[in-house]
Amino acid sequence: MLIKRVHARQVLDSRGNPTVWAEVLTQKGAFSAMVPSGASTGKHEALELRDKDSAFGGNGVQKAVSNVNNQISKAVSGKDFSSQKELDDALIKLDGTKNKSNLGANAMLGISMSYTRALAAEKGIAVYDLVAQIAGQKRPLLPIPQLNVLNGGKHAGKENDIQEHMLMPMNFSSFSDALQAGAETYHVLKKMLKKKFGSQATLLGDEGGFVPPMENVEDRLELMLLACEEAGYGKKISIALDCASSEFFENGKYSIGAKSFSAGELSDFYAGLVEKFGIVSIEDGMAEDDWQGWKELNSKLGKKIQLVGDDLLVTNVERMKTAIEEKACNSLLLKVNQIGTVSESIDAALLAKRSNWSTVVSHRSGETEDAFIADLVVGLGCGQSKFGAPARSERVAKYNRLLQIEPQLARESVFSARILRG
Ligand code: 2PG
Ligand code: MG
Repeated sequence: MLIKRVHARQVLDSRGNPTVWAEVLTQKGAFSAMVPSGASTGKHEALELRDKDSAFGGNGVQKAVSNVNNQISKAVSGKDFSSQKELDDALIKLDGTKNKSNLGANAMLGISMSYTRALAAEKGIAVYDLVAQIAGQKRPLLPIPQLNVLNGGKHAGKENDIQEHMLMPMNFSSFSDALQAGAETYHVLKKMLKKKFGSQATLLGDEGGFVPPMENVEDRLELMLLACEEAGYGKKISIALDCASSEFFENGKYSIGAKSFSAGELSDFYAGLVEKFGIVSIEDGMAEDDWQGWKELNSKLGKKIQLVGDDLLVTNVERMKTAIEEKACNSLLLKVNQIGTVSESIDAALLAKRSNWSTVVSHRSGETEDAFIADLVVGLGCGQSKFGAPARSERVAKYNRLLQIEPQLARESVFSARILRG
């Protein structure tokens, strides 16, 4: 497909920080995408280029925008690329670094995602169908959503805290039913919080979940289970956590609230929570470079629950290979901006599949109304998404896109009510 031209602009994300909007123009029209941005960023992620000057407190992305408008534009405008991989490889070659520090992963991803949309239009198919074709996935699938209803840690202005407390409506026959159950439970939880603590406790964190004055993890989980019961769903909804533990790891110790844990003690603490609250998934239970801690955790809980690597893996097949060898976890958190191109994101999902891992396609805490990852999760057919609470438009944009896709899928490939491995 011939790219006529590309360009980019600086726009704002859900936290009011600048981000990259990019556009690819082809014979079929103009196709654009916006790039998300994390707060609890893993240190091994591809580089997000920020201007570090006086504008927006140093958070401007004009350099990344200019890289699209100059270097990338020169390299791809007027050129014919036969596939997503060919375009992405050209970007990777042009950048020439391991961590995309030359062009910036944010510049590259904007063009990579826009190209996916352009290519789907060229072929006259939906973006999720194109992703399925590239990934060799015969069965596009709507995901079980992980809904972050209580926000903690960096997304809620807290320290030494578990970051995400999520509802996983697993036992439903369709995505829309699962989402409805999640949204209803979210509202029941809101009422309970209001009654217990007053309206202040129902204000929202970065990912749309509530931030109540509850410091104890067990109290939070208790309340979530009560809300599930009261909403009438009981055991049909399970619980997942993203501990984001790199944020509370220092000098070999993990601190949650006033308590300090060794990796072994933390594994025991998690095992207790799993037992008591029926948790089915824990993300970043250990810190990004604590391989020994991860191995211990995986040998303790890996047969029982999903252990998702986010900061550990950073959607990077090289880090994944180490994790597979070390038996460090059993699930991939896939974030497109951690690696910077659509092809490499799909490669990570394929490696997870070959390794009998599950994959969870994830948003960032800084998002836009772009719903690209909704198509991505359906096309990959991996069966799980992490798009935040069912609130705030940058989160809901993804859920609404999934609701639009649902009636387009063949009946037999609509929804999987279980965690898929491999
Ligand atoms: C995470 C993400 C998304 P952030 O840790 O999984 O929920 O947070 O985008 O801030 O890294
Ligand atoms: Mg995470």
